[in-house]
Amino acid sequence: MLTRTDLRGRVPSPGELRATLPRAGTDVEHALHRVRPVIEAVRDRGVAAAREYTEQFDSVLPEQVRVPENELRRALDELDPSVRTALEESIARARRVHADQRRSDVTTEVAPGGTVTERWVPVSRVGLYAPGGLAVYPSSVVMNVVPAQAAGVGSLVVCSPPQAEFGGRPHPTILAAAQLLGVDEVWAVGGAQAVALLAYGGTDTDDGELLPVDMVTGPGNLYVTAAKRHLRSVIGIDSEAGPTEIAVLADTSADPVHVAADLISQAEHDTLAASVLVTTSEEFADAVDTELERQVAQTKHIERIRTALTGTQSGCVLVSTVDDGIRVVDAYAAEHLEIQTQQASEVAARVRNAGAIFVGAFSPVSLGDYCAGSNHVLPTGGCARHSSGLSVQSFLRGIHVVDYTEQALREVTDQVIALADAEDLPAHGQALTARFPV
Ligand code: HSO
Ligand code: ZN
Repeated sequence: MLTRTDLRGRVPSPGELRATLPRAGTDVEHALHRVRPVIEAVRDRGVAAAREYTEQFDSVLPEQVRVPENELRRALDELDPSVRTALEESIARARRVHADQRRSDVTTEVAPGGTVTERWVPVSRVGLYAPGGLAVYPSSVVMNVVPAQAAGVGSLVVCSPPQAEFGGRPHPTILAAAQLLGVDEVWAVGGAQAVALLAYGGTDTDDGELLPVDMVTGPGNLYVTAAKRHLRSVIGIDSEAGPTEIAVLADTSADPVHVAADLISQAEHDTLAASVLVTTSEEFADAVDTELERQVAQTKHIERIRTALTGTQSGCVLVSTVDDGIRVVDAYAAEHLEIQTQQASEVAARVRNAGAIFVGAFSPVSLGDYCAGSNHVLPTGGCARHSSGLSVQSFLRGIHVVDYTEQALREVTDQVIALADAEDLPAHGQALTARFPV
């Protein structure tokens, strides 16, 4: 089922490798011209404009755009108890991991009397976008809210599109997840209009005021992504989420049944999802292919998964050695990378590029999607070469606080003047000599 690329006996350069391992892209630029008028209307007319677009795009007109708090409580009361328990476990594990990511301020004494402190300050207010429609992921609400709360973000608001089948409210599991996490501000608005409303804020006679946020995170469709890209100078955003990717580096010690199941698990998200197997054994690749055929036939979303697995973005790469396999997965820089080889931890320690690494037979990506404690908002499209997933750090700013005494400044005056003159910016130097006239 997976198209094969045979790299045994030769290891192409990272550049060639990247070209050999194609990936699906989404044309965000194309959507920009469609979101621009929406953003401008919401900027100028706030909630009223967001309501109009909601009616136009979602074919629903919620009576109230802000979800009343008693409805959040009711959504949690009515949540299936097993889902509630699972969400609580997911939140508890994620909170433990993210609490350990907190940073302390560091003060460096650069010279006697001269210090620089790096002070970590959380963003004040964050908007989280939670998609509706096909992708209703309460787990993503957890993965966005937990690091923001652990960072100390004081004010959080969730926006999610209204659903006709739920009386114009967002999906009830989204409301329940928000309530469970202690987020009491939820607005039934989706798409580009939601991102614009979060960025600019707005007031409405019925709904009260949505205060503008400093940052918007969370996955969304093409238009949400385009709006985030367009508004990125007004608000901070997380990295753009492309189609999900899983790469598995496996040798013959791996179980083809597990590997096939894991490749299928992420293909389930999207017809553009990428599932890539990198293996040292042709027999193992054959066994995984047989398993894929068998398991795909039994799964719920057969067509979506088959399309993803047979698309050009998915495939199987044969390599001579695990070392060569590491070169391949490093060049690919997958969102999720599973290491299913002998001495999996040692192999994992040598990988440099991946959004998250899942080590050994019992750490599947699905565990990380829900209950490992790790975050599932991860860089896609090769961005793992330069970026990390969502964490406490994403919601903090490091402010340098510079504090020099008179003597400490005097000591370094000559050097500042020399550099200022070298850059033909003498007024920079004069800012110091003004303090120390001769
Ligand atoms: N695998 C997705 C996250 C997710 N999976 C949500 C299930 N629900 C991107 O990391
Ligand atoms: Zn997933």
